[in-house]
Amino acid sequence: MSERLNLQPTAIARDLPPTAPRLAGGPLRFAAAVVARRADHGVRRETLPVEALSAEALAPLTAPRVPFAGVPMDRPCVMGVVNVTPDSFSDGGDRFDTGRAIADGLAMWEAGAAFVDVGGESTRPGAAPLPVEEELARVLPVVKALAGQGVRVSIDTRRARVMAEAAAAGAAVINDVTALRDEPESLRTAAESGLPVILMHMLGDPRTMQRDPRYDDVALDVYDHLAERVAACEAAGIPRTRLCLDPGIGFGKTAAHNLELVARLAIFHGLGCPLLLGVSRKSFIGRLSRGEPPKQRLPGSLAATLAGLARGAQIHRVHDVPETLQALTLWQAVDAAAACDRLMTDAAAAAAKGEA
Ligand code: 9MG
Repeated sequence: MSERLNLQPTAIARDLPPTAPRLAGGPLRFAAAVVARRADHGVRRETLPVEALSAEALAPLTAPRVPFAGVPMDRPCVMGVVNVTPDSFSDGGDRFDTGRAIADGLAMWEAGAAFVDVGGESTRPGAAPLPVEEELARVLPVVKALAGQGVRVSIDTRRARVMAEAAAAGAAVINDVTALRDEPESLRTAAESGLPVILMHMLGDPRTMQRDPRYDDVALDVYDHLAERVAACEAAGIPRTRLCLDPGIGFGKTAAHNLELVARLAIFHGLGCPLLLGVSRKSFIGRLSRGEPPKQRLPGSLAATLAGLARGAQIHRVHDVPETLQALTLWQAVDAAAACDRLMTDAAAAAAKGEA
């Protein structure tokens, strides 16, 4: 095996000097990167300042991202979750009723969500597959109604037929937890739809994914998988500019894997696409806390979302839209104040030097 190299931006902050490169063209800058070299004998990692890295190596990490489905990717945004399922792990099936799903999706949009993600098949661990007709019957009326009212809908499905019919009903994005691997037609259908696509990493399938998941190095293994899916999409005619990538928190991962993926999230900027993070109400939050049920995991969801924000994730998939937007707004406001303070302090120091 030849040596493979990955860069993981670190020392990320908004209040760094303008000489520090911008992370994915957004407001955050980074001062160093963890360089991981993977070869037959394992992984070697060292932290280097950005000055020690070539412009070529830094380019995918720093290049501004193009808008995704028309949403600017130089600032974070929120995707609200509408599960039209009777057995969702996170909301216990509250939105199985079509009218309730539409009303809640509309409320999320009006609260400021950039996307509303509509799904009809549960992806919770152990969930059995659903007949495609049943999935269509659940999601199409909701997609149609929301898209008809101007909502930017993403369709959460792993099935080509649902992708195609949801696109015809007005969906603006495809969100596939199998990264277009589940059905042989998925790549072609997604390409022909012309829609932007979210590719998520999952180990195995929902029925088996939580049975003793193992990785050599979770961040590098997920990175390689996503890189392979990006290449498959490009070969099928879906350009990288139409893709968003997601490490798939909770999908074939232990709590330790999930924590490591959030902590090392910035490595995925190396793939040159916007990143989506979905931590909301997931079981690792209860596991690391006091075993709270999903609806009592908002504080942990916000904390983990902010950890993703601090690593440059652009899209945050959440159940609690207004609460998350409030947290994102406050975090960004403090960060902006810190950057302003830094500029003023540096300018005052420079002026004092000039006077001396
Ligand atoms: C459908 N779904 C459930 N969790 C998800 C996550 O974390 N990411 C994406 N893209 N979809 C998810």
